Amino acid sequence: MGDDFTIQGETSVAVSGDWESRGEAVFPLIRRLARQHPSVRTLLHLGDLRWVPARRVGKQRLHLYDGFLPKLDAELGRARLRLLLTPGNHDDWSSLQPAFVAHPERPRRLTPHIWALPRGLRFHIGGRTFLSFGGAVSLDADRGTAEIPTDDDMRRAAAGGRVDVLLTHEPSNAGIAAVERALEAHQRWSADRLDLSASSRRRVDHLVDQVQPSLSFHGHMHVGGRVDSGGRRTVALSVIGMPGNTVILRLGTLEVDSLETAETESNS
Ligand SMILES: [Mn+2]
Repeated sequence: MGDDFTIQGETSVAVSGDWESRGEAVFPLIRRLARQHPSVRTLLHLGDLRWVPARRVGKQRLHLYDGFLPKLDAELGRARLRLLLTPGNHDDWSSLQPAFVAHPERPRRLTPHIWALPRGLRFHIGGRTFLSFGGAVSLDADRGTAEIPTDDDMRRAAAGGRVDVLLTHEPSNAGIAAVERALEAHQRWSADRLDLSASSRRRVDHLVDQVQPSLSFHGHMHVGGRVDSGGRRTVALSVIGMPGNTVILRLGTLEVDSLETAETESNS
């Protein structure tokens, strides 16, 4: 079940956490990725690019965040990378949700090199099965309900059975110490938002129980960490600019190496 998205010959993909429209840190990272891993063609992004559609002002198209999105697209093109986005709470659900409701099986093309994946989409790359389950509860403010996965979303996503790799923005409660510390240091956040977040994280736990991924990735908390329990690994990716924002996933073995330590490919 799910389409095969494999680009011929790809054996590794990159996986990145929150980028928050910070071009000055993102663009050098993309260049480094292309330099060190020229055979990587796919970047699986775990959300919070801060994607919003361009606004039309007269005949102009106005892009927010200093034109981050068109600049990102140009960088991806130069690096021969496509970016498959598992949307976060800071990507524009008022635009994404209607498209996903109309075509739950169809990635929405945001730019020539960037696609947003509907919540619950299954696909294959390099013989591995992936499930993308975007969205999360905003902790700092109420941004409406479209960002939050529902029980129905969870049941629908689980219905296809097990997968190799689960991609979410929202964390599960996998026991990663840095994630737990970030949630406990909650003076910034209201009890209501923390309650909603806890229920959303439990929903991801249920999804994990149902689809039994060998490997789960999430972002959102801006801290990195890993835990291995019962042969099931969970990797939290940190925010751009911190170690552990981007990793290389080897599809054959499902090994995960941070971009900082992953062996550089020889060009021979
Ligand atoms: Mn987030």
